[in-house]
Amino acid sequence: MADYESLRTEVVNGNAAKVRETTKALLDAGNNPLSIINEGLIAGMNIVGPRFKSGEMFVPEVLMSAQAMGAGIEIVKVVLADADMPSIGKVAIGTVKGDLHDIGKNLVAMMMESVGFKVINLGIDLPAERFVQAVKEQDVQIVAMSALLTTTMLRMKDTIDLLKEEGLRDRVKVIVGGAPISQRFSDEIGADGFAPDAASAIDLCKALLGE
Ligand code: B12
Repeated sequence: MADYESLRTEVVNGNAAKVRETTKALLDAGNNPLSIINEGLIAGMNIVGPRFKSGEMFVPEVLMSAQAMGAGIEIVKVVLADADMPSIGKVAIGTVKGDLHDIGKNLVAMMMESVGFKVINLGIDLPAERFVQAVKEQDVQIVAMSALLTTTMLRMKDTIDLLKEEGLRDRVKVIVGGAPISQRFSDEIGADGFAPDAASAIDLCKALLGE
């Protein structure tokens, strides 16, 4: 029988086909789409995170779990779109120059989308100019930067400096994240906030936009 627990297990196992099947069954049975996301898909990833940290799971498995979660979210999104869920804010997210790590950044992007943010995923290895261009041309309210290396995290400040130079700093909120990032670092470079994981990133964005 399709239930949230089996959905969580299928996400942990990285079984995208099963996740699709169970997600559809839960929707057909009349479950709330957001509960399917929160109690099934994201909750599954929340099991994966600590297992990865403790060395019980490895990168390829984490990727498969993230893809399985994404497969479920794609299905739920269609229903959410039907319900005409309003966008609660527009976010441009990317990994800074010199840094190719994107698993965590993509997770943050996916989860933000799943709760109703419009997300422009700019990609990896991005110079400050790309973030600033998104602010200029796409009217984003939040710039979200990811870095996984102690060397590349320093590039985050370049974007903030360039936003200031171009007179755009007051127009957007800037948030930062990634394994080496801390609240202290965020304060030091003049960002508006830091979040240690995808779920807290959503809370942070909502708080910054006054939701
Ligand atoms: C996977 C991985 C890789 C993969 C990346 C694949 C990919 N597509 O991303 C590959 C093999 C390519 C790679 C390469 C390298 N890596 Co690497 N890599 C990792 C590893 C094992 C996991 C990272 C990961 O995906 N974690 C899982 C995700 C879910 O977690 P996360 O990224 O932290 O994201 C979460 C939060 O941080 C937060 N978050 C993330 N981004 C954002 C953004 C915002 C705005 C917010 C609010 C929150 C947020 O939310 C996420 C979800 O909860 C880490 C080790 C580790 N334990 O972190 C090393 C690690 C980051 N890598 C490291 C290194 C050294 C390298 C290389 C230099 C290795 C080399 N010699 O070639 C290269 C650099 C390549 C480059 N230029 O970027 C070091 C960094 C050391 C340091 N302190 O700087 C680490 C820590 C490994 C280690 N212990 O030495 N790597």
